[in-house]
Amino acid sequence: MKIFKLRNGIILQHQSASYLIDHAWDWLVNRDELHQYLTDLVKGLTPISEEKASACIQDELAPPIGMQEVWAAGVTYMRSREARMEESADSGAADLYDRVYAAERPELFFKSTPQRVAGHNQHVHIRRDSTWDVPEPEMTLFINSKGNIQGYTVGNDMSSRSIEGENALYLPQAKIFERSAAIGPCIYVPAEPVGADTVIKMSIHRDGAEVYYDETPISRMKRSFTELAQFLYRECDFDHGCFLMTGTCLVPPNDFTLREGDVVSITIDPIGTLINTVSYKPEIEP
Ligand code: DO4
Ligand code: MG
Repeated sequence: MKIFKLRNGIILQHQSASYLIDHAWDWLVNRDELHQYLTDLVKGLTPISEEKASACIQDELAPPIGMQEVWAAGVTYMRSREARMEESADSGAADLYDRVYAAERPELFFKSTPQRVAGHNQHVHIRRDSTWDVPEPEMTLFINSKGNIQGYTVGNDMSSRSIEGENALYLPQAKIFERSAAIGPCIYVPAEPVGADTVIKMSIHRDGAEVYYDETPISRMKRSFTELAQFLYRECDFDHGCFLMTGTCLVPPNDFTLREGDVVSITIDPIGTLINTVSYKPEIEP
């Protein structure tokens, strides 16, 4: 089951049929047993035509977020540990990443308010004061207010490697800026948790040509999703639930940096594909 947030409304997709739902987003997604709730709900609904559903999703899609915060986990894959150790070698902080990979407590950091989030087909930003920028494709959990994982979306944790590499204490500036978090296109709500064989794929296109492609199964992750969710909820309440990006395993080669106009596509079947074009934050007129 998939739920798509529209600018005015919600589309529920179930077994190749689409339904318009008249619910408040935050109330809907925060149900416990969300899959069961949606299964019961759909029984009383009449499907809309596929043409109408496609047109709504094409023209009116919004990021699948209401009042939720977005958090992120870091160094949950060996590849991320290695990349961070390389980029921070000069700052002397490499050891931090090695330690957090091995520690019981995961790295969890605040990533975004809902207003800063980009959805499918919207722009993500790179910083003007950064020289080395990458997308981070991440399985992203939707966790309800009780701390239960109810759904999944595709996430992009846009990051400045030059700023984080300069000093690990600059992490918030490397990670948090306008449109540095993208999620979408929908929330996937399965009957059972997604399997370890689920694959994350990322391509980057520049001037129409593919300049990067790689993929990874989430089985390479060192930690479990429930472990990350439990740590996040230890001392934080999330009245409307929250999103948690679970870390990246795909890191482009060290000589690669994003440029304005690059198109980042991240696919996680069966959730879907999140596509974002890279740009700078528009200058504000003085
Ligand atoms: O330690 C910094 C952030 C790591 C991260 O975002 C990731 O591993 O995905
Ligand atoms: Mg990340």
